Amino acid sequence: MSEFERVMTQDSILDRYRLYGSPDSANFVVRMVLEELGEAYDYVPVDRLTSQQKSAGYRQLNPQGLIPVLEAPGQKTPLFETAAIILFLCDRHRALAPDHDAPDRGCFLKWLFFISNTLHSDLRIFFKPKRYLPGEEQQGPFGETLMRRISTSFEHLDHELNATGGPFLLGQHMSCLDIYLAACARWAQIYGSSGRWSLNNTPHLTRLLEILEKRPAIRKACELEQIEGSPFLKPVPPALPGVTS
Ligand SMILES: N[C@@H](CCC(=O)N[C@@H](CS)C(=O)NCC(=O)O)C(=O)O
Repeated sequence: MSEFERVMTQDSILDRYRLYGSPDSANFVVRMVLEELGEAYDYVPVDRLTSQQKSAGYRQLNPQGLIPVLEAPGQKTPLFETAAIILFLCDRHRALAPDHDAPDRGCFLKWLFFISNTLHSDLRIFFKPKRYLPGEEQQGPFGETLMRRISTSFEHLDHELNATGGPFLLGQHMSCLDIYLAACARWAQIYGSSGRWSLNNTPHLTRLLEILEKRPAIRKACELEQIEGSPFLKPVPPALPGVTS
């Protein structure tokens, strides 16, 4: 019995976080945040090759059948949506996000929603165009349009990194925004873009990625996700079935 099946069939008491994911999927963002926070968690691998995320049991955790899900002690229901999960964690542990009454709270929230609603969302559509456009003939131009939108989003973020003086989106203070952005920059370089997006036009983002790559918690998260080498500056997909399916 796999870990996934075991967890699905037992009714255990949750005494620490439980993260459901698949290598290099959006759970990577949550994992990096958990590692940076130093919080204990169990990891439940979800096999994307056999579409375990679409099973009835998993849909009870997330009706969309999407990864990641986080179960959190003290919460009535499982959490889904990457941005909601990391915001919840950072607020709960009072780290990697400004306090509610801090002067950069508004700035933090606007970029968090931008990364989630615009950048990550466009990337998702870019990776799976068939879900949105059934006809083959329109997929080329559609992909070009999306790639332009994605490039522009990275340029907005690069501009913000410059405007704040960096090296982080909130200036001197690292937050979960930087982590979420780094994962998006990784995926944009390797999944489906065939080199169409690179770090060439985003020097401030490149500097941020250099810093993040060296952090022990990020390195540990990469190792656990089976991500080898330079995860953000010279990314390669993990050599695993089901990662991009
Ligand atoms: N908006 C969601 C998107 C999550 C998402 O796209 N998950 C992907 C993995 S990165 C997934 O579960 N794909 C499997 C599928 O679409 O069936 C979030 O931020 O959590």
